[in-house]
Amino acid sequence: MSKKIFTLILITTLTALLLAACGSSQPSAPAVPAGTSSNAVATTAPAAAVDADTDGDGIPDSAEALLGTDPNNADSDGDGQNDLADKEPMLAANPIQESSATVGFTIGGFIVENNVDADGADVADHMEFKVTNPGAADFSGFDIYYTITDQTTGVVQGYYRTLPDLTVKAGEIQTIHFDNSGQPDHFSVNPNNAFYTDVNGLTLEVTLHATGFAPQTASVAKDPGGAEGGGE
Ligand SMILES: [Ca+2]
Ligand SMILES: [Ca+2]
Ligand SMILES: [Ca+2]
Repeated sequence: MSKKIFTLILITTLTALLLAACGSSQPSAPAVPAGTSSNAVATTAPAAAVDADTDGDGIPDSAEALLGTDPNNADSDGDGQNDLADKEPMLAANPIQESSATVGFTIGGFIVENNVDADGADVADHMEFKVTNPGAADFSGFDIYYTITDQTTGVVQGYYRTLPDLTVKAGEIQTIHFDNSGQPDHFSVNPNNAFYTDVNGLTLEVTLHATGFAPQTASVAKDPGGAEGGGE
C-alpha cells in the first residue's frame, strides 16, 4: 500500500469517526411525559380565565360576593386589615375616640331606603342623612362609623371610613348619601353589605365625627323587605 493510499484511508476513517462523534453530541430532545405529544405545550389552550380580583386583596370578585365583602375595597370594613387576613372583614370596631363635648354640627333625617319613596315609586338601595353646620366656618375632616344589625339573626356589620371629600359649608344643611351611584355627595359602600342583601328587618346606627367636636349619632330601622338588590 502506497503512502498516499494509506493517508487517504486514514483521512476517510478519521472523517467518519468525526462525523459519528458529532452526531452523538447533538442535544437530545426534551423528555416528553408518556402519553404527551411533544408539541403539547405549544398547542395547549390557555387555562380558564382567572376570576378577577379587582381590589387586589387576594379574594376573587365572585368569592367576595359570596362572602359579603366589598370587591372594590381591599379593606371592606375600614379597620386597616385586608379582607383576606381579616377574621371579621365586615365588622370593624368603632375607632372613634373623642373627648370633646363641643357640638359643632348635628345630624338628622337619617333614612335607609325601604324600596319605595313617599310617592310609592321604587328607589335604589342607599342610606342618607343630613349634616347641619350652624357655625360661621366650613366643616370638614369628617369620619364615620356605622353598624347594620339584622333584627332577626342579631348579626352585626360595622364599617368605618374617612370622608375627606365632605365639607359642610358654614350655616348650611347638607344631605350626604351612601351608595354606589357615583354622584356628588354620594360615598361608596360595600355593594354586598346587609342593606343591599339582607331582607330581614335591619337597624342602622351611625356616628359622624370631626376631630375636636362631639360625635353625633343617629339610628333608623329598616322594615323587612323582599325586594332588596334590585328595587323591584
Ligand atoms: Ca378582591
Ligand atoms: Ca375586598
Ligand atoms: Ca378589614
